[in-house]
Amino acid sequence: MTPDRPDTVRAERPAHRVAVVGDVAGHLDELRTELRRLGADGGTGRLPDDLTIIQVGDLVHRGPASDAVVALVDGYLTHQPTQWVQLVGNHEAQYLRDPVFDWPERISDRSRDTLRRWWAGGQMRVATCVGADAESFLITHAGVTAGFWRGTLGAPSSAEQAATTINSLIGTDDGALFRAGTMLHGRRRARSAGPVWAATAAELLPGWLATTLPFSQIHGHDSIFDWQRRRFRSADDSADDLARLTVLDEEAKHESTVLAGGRIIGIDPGHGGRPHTPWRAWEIRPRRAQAVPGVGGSGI
Ligand SMILES: [Mn+2]
Repeated sequence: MTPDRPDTVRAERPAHRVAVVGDVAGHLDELRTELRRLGADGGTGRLPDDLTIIQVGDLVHRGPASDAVVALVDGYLTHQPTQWVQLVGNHEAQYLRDPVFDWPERISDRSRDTLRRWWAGGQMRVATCVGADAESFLITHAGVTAGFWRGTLGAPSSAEQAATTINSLIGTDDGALFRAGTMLHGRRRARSAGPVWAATAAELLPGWLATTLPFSQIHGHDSIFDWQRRRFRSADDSADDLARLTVLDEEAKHESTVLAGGRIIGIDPGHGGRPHTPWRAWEIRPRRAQAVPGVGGSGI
């Protein structure tokens, strides 16, 4: 099935806004409240014409309403498909591939089928990008590690090229895309962990401390600052340097690590069984915004 949508979504009106929404984790009310704050209609939920949402994955698990979250997003992908860009998280991947970790919850068969339809139809992909003035952002669930950027992607210099290459691996090199490191394998860190699984403090940030960023990044999944325990996660010798380079926004639950060449912005609010409020989407007002969908018809 080929997605019935243009290969590149462009929103070139100057006033267009892009909001990048972090991990939802089954918290329907939190998602709806944030979308309303961004201008969605209070009754119908319809997004205003000037807004595109990018959601970084992990829609499901932990919170009380995973199935309703999937249904809500399916409505946007059906009725406002050029205004919702859905990325895959490791929790969605549990239903797209053989499960790789034990989890006490399961979404309904209907929700599972919905996720598989998005994936097969190219409506859910691994990467996208947004350009805003001089800065461009590559957006993935867990971030692209320096090792993955160099070794698997061939060191692309632009976020757009990186997003296109990453999405072209869907169905052709899923092993690389879904490569996990310390989050699945304990002490075994993988500086080339893939963009669905990279651990922020142990795998994503240390590699870029030694490598000039070709572009900025936005990711969910994990954070270097543990918002619950209110302290930086310490993975290795680079922890103090990384903490010093990281700016925290408590109200939004955003962290921004400023490195040579760009910054890496984490927006996972860290929701558990209960939502971790307050939190906000990362908002961009790009002069030119573009979201790069992946290839369609990848199969599973
Ligand atoms: Mn995740």
